Amino acid sequence: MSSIESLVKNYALELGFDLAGITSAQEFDRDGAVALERIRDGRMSGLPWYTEARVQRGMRPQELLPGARSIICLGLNYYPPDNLEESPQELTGRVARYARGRDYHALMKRRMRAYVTGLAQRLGMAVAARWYVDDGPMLDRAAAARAGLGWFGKNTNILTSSHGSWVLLGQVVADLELTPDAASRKSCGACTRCIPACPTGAIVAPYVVDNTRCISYLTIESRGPIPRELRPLMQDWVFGCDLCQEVCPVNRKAQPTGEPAFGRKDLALLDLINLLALTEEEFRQRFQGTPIMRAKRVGMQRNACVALGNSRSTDAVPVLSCALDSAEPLVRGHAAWALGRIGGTAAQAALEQALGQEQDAWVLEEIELALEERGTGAKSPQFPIAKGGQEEFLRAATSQVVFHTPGEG
Ligand code: B12
Ligand code: SF4
Ligand code: SF4
Repeated sequence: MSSIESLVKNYALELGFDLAGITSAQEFDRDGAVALERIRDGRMSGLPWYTEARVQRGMRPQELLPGARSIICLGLNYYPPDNLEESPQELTGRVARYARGRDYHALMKRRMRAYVTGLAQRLGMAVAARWYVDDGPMLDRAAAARAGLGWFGKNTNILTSSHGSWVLLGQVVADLELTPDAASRKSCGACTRCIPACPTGAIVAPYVVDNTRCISYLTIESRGPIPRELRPLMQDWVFGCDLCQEVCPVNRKAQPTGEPAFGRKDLALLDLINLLALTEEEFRQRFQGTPIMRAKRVGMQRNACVALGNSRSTDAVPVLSCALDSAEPLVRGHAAWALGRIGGTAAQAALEQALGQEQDAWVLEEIELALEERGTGAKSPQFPIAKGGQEEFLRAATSQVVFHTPGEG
């Protein structure tokens, strides 16, 4: 590695990134074509901002920065030091690990801005650059793979040798002429663990996630009712989902992040009863500056209802009965579903009372279905992977997987 490439990468590590690699600014023809195909196949439905025009732009770095020569791909480890889900508590909802702390978009972009400024100073020349983290048009994972940061897993996440898939990705598109790194030759080999581990069947084939079935989409991005047939499968996830990463043997080597902005213990398991009762002001105070704000209070309360329904605990009946009076039809409808799923005389009485007062057609339908115990998924299996059993599951998974690079058979 010549001194300019090592300077570029070492400086990124100095600023707190955990991984840095370089790729060319050539078009992402193959990855762009796959992304367009996914849109056309309906696999990206429900994300109105994920358009063909966005992909067309993102796959052509020259459109993002005329004169672009290289892409510096960066990774930030977010694996939290405590795995609190190993000591589960009653009536709590799980939050995906990436969201247990400060919003990474602002954090990484600020760091990348400082990186570009500092790089220009160190190189003693002007650097034209644009930087992207998640919400830009770039195909973050395709860039990371081409820069050798890691390789595509069958759950579609980028797996890295050092931090598994617990890394957030960003790119600096720059006019610097740099020697690209080689793409990784590693692969999942024969392993397919993540596919059956997905409780909603969202990994419809290796390397294909159907957004509309993914708990991450359902709990974070979706603004409307969660499809009834998927609710019983969502377990206790209230923001995102990590199941296809938890079972991944590559993640066994993951080391906790040193980033103090991540890994907040109080965001790992949320008290569902408290969440359902939060006012707008309280919600803001609690989650301001975290990724959880994206789901908004109404979305989080909808998710809390689903998780409470899946707990099947009669302790949840009083708060769910109160939620039948919420100003938000979305919350009332999901509270009705949860009461139907829990069942019992108190739940039934609350539903019958609401039936006499409800005006919204969709909520009325939910109440009627709940009273009929139809659409509640009452016969669905309990969580396919028991909470607290993840470690054992992971050990079993790891003992069977063999890694190989393509061509090794
Ligand atoms: C839309 C989106 C989502 C959607 C759709 C997910 C999806 N699979 O596309 C939803 C809301 C469901 C989602 C969920 C999550 N997301 Co998201 N998401 C994005 C976003 C904005 C775009 C992704 C995209 O373009 N998808 C379109 C399809 C076409 O892309 P793809 O599945 O990656 O397709 C590639 C592979 O399948 C591969 N491929 C296809 N066939 C084959 C065959 C072989 C043999 C091989 C090797 C490869 C291969 O090529 C395709 C094109 O590159 C990116 C940020 C960005 N700007 O890129 C973050 C991003 C992918 N998300 C991220 C994260 C952290 C998550 C979650 C883990 C969050 C959580 N815990 O809840 C989950 C993971 C779910 C999962 N299993 O993918 C990180 C991933 C980091 C990493 N290490 O990979 C990203 C990169 C954000 C970031 N900047 O850090 N996400
Ligand atoms: S994040 Fe959860 S729901 Fe989405 S693909 Fe992975 S296991 Fe399935
Ligand atoms: S669980 Fe197995 S198949 Fe899935 S991403 Fe990890 S190594 Fe690949």
